[in-house]
Amino acid sequence: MELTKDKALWMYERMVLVRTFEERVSKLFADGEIPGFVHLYAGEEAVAVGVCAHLDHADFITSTHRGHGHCIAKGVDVKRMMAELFGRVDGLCRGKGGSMHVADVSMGMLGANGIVGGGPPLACGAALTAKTLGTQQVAACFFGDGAAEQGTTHEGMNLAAIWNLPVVFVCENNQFAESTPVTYHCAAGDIAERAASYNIPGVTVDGFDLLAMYEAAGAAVERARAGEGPSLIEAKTWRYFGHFEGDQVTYRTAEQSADYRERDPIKRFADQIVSRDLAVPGDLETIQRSAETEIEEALEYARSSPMPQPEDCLTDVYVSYPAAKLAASA
Ligand SMILES: Cc1ncc(C[n+]2csc(CCOP(=O)(O)OP(=O)(O)O)c2C)c(N)n1
Repeated sequence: MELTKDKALWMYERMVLVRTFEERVSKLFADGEIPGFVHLYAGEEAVAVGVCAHLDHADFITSTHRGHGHCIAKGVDVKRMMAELFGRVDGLCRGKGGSMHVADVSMGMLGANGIVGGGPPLACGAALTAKTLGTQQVAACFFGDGAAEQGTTHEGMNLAAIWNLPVVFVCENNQFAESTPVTYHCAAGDIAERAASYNIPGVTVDGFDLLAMYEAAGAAVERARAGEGPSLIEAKTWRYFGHFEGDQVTYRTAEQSADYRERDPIKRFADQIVSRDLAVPGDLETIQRSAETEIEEALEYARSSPMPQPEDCLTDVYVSYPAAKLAASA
């Protein structure tokens, strides 16, 4: 699959922006500035970016509790993401979703999700809408190796297959579901092998290799857009941080993590594009600096955004309790 200079630089820029965002959020969380739970995506950047490189704004993605990388790869505004993590009114969900439920439907980002295995049925719904309306939109469904064992994931893949839906299932196999190793929780050798039981293509890819991800996702998105149905991509990857911020990470060794850091997907892609004359080192430095500036600006935006007011609890919910009744009962 041809890789243009513009696309290569865009992918590099997105990966660097995800990494810079996540490293900054880790510190902000440790400093007590971000409430709630935070699950970081650093290490897995090549997966989201390699897939979203083939999507446009109208396409859909479904995400997981580890959703910041999916948002940024899909082009969601980082200022409003940061404000959402801070729980502020200028956040994408007016501060009511936080890290684990950040969403931007206007960008086709249908939401991070605290329900493990919550994404596949949503992706099927979005893809069924696209198919019914004949819009050519595609839904990419990101889910973890732990989510691969959920009934919803099997049901989603089966439905997508029998209804021939334009879904690209992307299993981010970072080798642990919280602290449980995939070798313990998964009966299959490779999760991609399960595609055979739905009669759809399944492929296992090195999730640290952006070019390999880009190729595999390109074929799957093309197939979906052409009306040929769903596919499953299993990306073997690794998360650099703990399951959540604050996790003591006692279930894997420091040596394993150091080994993955050596093979870093961003460094690897940098070498690949420089050696193919798609970038010069100066381009990469400029991208790094502008990512740092963008994140600092996002942080300033988040810090200066107001907190929601207590009465805001009563808006954007399915059932609104009349303010007058509330005042009467006080
Ligand atoms: C339905 C459901 N069951 C259990 C949990 C608790 N839980 C949160 S994250 C997680 C592990 C998910 O692992 P995986 O799908 O591999 O994603 P990763 O965290 O590795 O990205 C579990 C079991 C949950 N949030 N939802």
